[in-house]
Amino acid sequence: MSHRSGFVNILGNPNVGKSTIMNALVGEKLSIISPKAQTTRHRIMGIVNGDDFQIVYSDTPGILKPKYKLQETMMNSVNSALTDADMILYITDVTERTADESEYIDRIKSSGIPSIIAINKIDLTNQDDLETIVESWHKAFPQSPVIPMSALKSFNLDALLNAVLERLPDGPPYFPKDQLTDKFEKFFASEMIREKILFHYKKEIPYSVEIEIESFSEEAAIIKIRAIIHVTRDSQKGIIIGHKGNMLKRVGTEARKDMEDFFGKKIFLELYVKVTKDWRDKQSALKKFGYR
Ligand SMILES: Nc1nc2c(ncn2[C@@H]2O[C@H](COP(=O)(O)OP(=O)(O)O)[C@@H](O)[C@H]2O)c(=O)[nH]1
Ligand SMILES: [Mg+2]
Repeated sequence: MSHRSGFVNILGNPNVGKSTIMNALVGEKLSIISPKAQTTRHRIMGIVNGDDFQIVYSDTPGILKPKYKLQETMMNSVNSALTDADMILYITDVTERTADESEYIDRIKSSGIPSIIAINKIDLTNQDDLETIVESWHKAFPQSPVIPMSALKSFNLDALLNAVLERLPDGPPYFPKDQLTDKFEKFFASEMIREKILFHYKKEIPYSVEIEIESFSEEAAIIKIRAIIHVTRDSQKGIIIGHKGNMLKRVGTEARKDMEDFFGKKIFLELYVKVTKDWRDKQSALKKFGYR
């Protein structure tokens, strides 16, 4: 039996739904999702296995102009995603226009990598507008399939999967067939905490936070996790903790519930807040937190 496999890198602007789409394709919540831009900081692999195929998706941070070192490392992962892919899954949504994306479109086309264009969030538009939008993307990418879809309403996900499968080259499996991702438990635990912070805090707070899992010890019936929430300034520490510790407690409770669902075990979660001045601009801190 012949086997097909490939690396399918998911690219696009912040907030178009890249992480939602990867989670839907993989059938697991690997990437955290929020209405805020720059939710995804690392490249995260999501693996879909069949008897005769293996698709290795990579979810990436959205494209942005770097303002600090952390964002530079985020852009490195976008750039490398443009070179090491067998296929590019370019995600746009119904609010974007090809005219504003020409730089990006040119880069993808000149990479010579086969691409699939998915127009997400079609639940937010009408038939007439959608036809115009689809037509413009066909013009921009004459060689590529253009798939209108809605990740939120699970509409046309199968068309997207089929388009990927049709173009998957012959090749061996790159990962064991029961493997779902390249990341480890600690990473997902930290992301679940960060997701709650993205939801509950305003302005610069979510962008100033990094989560460090200090210890993760799995026992037969429970997983005990100690996590440090690093912030860049003293004033942010008080905001994170909140009046009488209420805010931190809420983050802890909600993250713990998500972890119990994800790991299928009881979780004991301890959260601490620590000021690590300017971690976003310090090479040593970024390295410690797993950014390359
Ligand atoms: N209306 C609508 N919203 C969507 C759809 N897919 C994703 N979203 C929302 O768009 C926002 C950004 O999604 P996310 O996956 O984090 O985008 P990313 O930054 O590209 O990874 C979230 O609030 C999602 O719930 C969709 O098909 N329709
Ligand atoms: Mg994302």
